Formats: sequence, structure tokens, C-alpha cells
Amino acid sequence: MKLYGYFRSGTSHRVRIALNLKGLDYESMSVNLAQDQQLEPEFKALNPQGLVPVLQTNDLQLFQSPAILEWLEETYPDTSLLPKDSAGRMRVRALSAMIGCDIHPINNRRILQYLRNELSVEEEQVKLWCQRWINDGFTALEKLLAEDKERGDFCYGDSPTLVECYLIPQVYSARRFGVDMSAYPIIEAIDKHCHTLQAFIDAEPSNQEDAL
Ligand SMILES: N[C@@H](CCC(=O)N[C@@H](CS)C(=O)NCC(=O)O)C(=O)O
Repeated sequence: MKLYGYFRSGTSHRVRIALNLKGLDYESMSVNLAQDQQLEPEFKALNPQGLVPVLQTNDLQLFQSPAILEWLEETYPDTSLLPKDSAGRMRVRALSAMIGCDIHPINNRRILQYLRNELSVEEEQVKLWCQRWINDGFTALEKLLAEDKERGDFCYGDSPTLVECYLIPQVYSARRFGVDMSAYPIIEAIDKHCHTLQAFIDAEPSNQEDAL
């Protein structure tokens, strides 16, 4: 498989984590977002949306990280990233969607570039914008995690699920935008615990070949 992505892209990071947790080999194909390579015709031929990641298999061109994660789960069910019961799966998908639907999309590069270049928003205010939406989501997530008395070392139970595929990249992004993570001790502890696992270490932005 070939993963078209970028070291700092949270959605590419999600897919790297899932591939690594499932022990799947893949080749990283760098699409430099800082140079807008995602908007070039060669990449748009892979994904007309001009967004990474794209996962290419022998037969398929997969796009949209939530769909890619679900496809990986269905195609490679060993080392499952979803609970066995439907209530558990609902919870994992809901916690994932808090990040995937409600935090990440409004802090994405194209949104921030629009604020910067078309609305002339200063960099400090762009940072405040990102902090605002990350804090909103993390406050609710931290509360939900605190209320879950059956939670182990991860967001759901004792092993990583899809939630960590979403959460760990979002924590990386939160730090980049200067969010005070001390307000979220459970999220911080989960992030720390994940970074004891090789799958997460290997997926880290700083460990990618295209890292600056
Ligand atoms: N919903 C899409 C979002 C993909 C996405 O936003 N990718 C970002 C990187 S994290 C991107 O390619 N941004 C380029 C841009 O904003 O121009 C997914 O989850 O795959």
C-alpha cells in the first residue's frame, strides 16, 4: 500500500497509527502541504478534493480518513480497533467524531489560509481561533473520559481503539497551536501512555522522512 500524506497532517497521522497498530507495511508518499502540492493536478487526479490522505492499494484508491480507518478495520480485523459490542462501538465512534467532525475540520490548513490570506486575520488571532475549538472539544472529551469508570489506560478500555487514532494527532496539533494541555490531565496521560507503544512512536510527525 502507498500512503499519500504529509508528516504534520493530522488525518495522515491517524491512518499511520492504524496501519502501524495493525502491523501493515506501507510506503509513505509525501505531499508537501506547505507548498500546496495537494492542489496540483497530479494529486487531484488521486483525490479531486485536494486533501490528504489517500491510501492506494493494488485495486483501490481510498480517501477520507474516517472511511480509510473503517476499511482497514473491516479488511484487517486482527488487532481490532473497535469494541465487540454495538454500544462500545457507538461510544468509540462518537468520541472519534468529536475530533474528526467537530475539531479538526475548522482548524484545517485551507480554513486557516482563508483566515490569513482572504480575511487578513493576524497570526496571533488564527492561533486563538484554533485554541478556541480545540479547547471546546477537549473540555467535553475530558469530562466524558473522567465519567467513564470502566476506562483503562486508553479512551475506551485497556487497548487502543479508533479514538486514539484521532486523539493523538489532535494533541500534537493542540501543542503546536499553544493549547495549555495541563487543563486536560486524562488526555495528557493517554497521550503519554500511547507514546510508550512503538506503533505510535513510528507514526509521530517528527519520525517521518518528510519532517522539516
Ligand atoms: N475529512 C478529510 C479531511 C482531510 C484533510 O483535511 N486533510 C488536510 C491535512 S490534515 C489537508 O489535506 N489539507 C490541505 C488543505 O487544507 O489545503 C479526512 O479526514 O481525510
